[in-house]
Amino acid sequence: MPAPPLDATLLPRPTKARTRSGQFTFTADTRVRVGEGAEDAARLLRTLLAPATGLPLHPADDGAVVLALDPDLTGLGTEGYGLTVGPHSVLLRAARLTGLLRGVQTIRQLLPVQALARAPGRGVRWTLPCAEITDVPRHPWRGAMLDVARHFQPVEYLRRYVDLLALHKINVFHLHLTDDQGWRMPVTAYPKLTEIGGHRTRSMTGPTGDVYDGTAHGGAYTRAELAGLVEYASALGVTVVPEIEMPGHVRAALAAYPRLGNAPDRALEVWTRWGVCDTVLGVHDEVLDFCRTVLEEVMELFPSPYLHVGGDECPLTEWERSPLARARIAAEGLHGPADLHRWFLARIGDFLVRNGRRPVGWAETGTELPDGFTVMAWRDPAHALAAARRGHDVINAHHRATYLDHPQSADPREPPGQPGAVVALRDVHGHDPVPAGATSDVAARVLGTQAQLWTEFAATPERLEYLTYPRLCALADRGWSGPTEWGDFRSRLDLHTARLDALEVRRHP
Ligand code: TNX
Repeated sequence: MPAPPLDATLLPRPTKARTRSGQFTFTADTRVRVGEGAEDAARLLRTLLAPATGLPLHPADDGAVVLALDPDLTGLGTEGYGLTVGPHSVLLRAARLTGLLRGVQTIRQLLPVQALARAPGRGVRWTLPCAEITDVPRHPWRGAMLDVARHFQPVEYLRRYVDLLALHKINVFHLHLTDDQGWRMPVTAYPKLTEIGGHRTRSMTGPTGDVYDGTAHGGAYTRAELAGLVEYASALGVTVVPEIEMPGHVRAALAAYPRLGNAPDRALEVWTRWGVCDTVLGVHDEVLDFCRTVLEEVMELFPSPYLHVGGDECPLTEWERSPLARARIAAEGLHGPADLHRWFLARIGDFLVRNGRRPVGWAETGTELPDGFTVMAWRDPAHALAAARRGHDVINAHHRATYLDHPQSADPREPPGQPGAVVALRDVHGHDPVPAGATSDVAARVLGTQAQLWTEFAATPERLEYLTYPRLCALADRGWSGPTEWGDFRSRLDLHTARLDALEVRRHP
């Protein structure tokens, strides 16, 4: 049987690919010519291929495999690359290092599937089909969010998660570090955030009702772990975007420091329920100082240009009753408690912008986040459109197509999870990040798309992988390649599934 054309095997699908006859074979003698600035790509190629292939891939000036940066290849942008495989040479070129890193993942996918395994593949010939590929992503933001606040995961598992993102050319790992049920990032100035806020006594077992599991849950990262993760992801061309929730979803912080809330003498526990909690931050000066101090430490650890500050689901009940909130409304000339949310986030956003960063927030409606915010629109595609029309950069995170905590089918054997609509593989594949009705200038403000894995009902790595794969493959394909035929995607996914299996991904069947 002739091999399928090679763009029919890659996931995401490359922009342009032509298969030629013949193949290149890696052997123990294959050397790599590493151009200036390409050292990190050579290291990645070696590291990724070593466990299964044992190939040393030593550097040499006359190497048959060439990794080269050429800043004149501007058409390739930051992440694009060109790959030419001939019978005696492999040439990988890009304008920027990140492009080379993407190309390395393509080489990995073009090799026999055993190249992805943990164990050495004995007797395998490490061949690449001769080909000419030019590949440039459609959208600059192709993200995956993992909620480690509801259920903590050790940093080793986060590294594995990032490995799998990079294979799919996902470039943003959005780490949801704080929520009502847990605070996972250490803050030197406020140690109780993790000491107290990092632990809860029990968890609700279902989405509603008063049934609890009776098991304590907790955990927090060290600064060294987070710094190490950032560095690890960066070597794979993945940016870690941290999220610190405010002014809602802060119950864990308020359990640690009740004076930051709207009733300073109240003792609160880290929340053990799921859903929307009505305890929120106060709006007095001390709270803004707290947020800025926390974000200063976030900026020390995370070099990402984008920092996420939450902003979702902030009930107004406490501000309606609080004398301090009423005083703030009067002093700032606001119309009422509803204006405080925007006022609060504007202060925080200005602070980040003054520090050279870009604030990101969840949008409840598409019109309420302050200017300068990048908007993650999750409720309704109309919000993505409204926000982009107002001039915001937008990431389309529509829950009906990107919420991986939802079940992937209506099959009663699906594990119990988030109630609500099924998010099937086909829904993810069919989701256009650019909302219908966008003119070209509005469409240009849509940075891309992102998958969300909320973890109220997903506590273990097994469950996280089951929910993530293969749906993340569809999101990665859409974000990198743009629209592809469902049948084309399905047949590529069938081949790709062998790669996931080689990597021992505990995927949905
Ligand atoms: C809404 S989306 C939330 C999360 C929940 C999720 C469950 C968003 C910004 N907030 O707090 O975990 O729904 O699907």
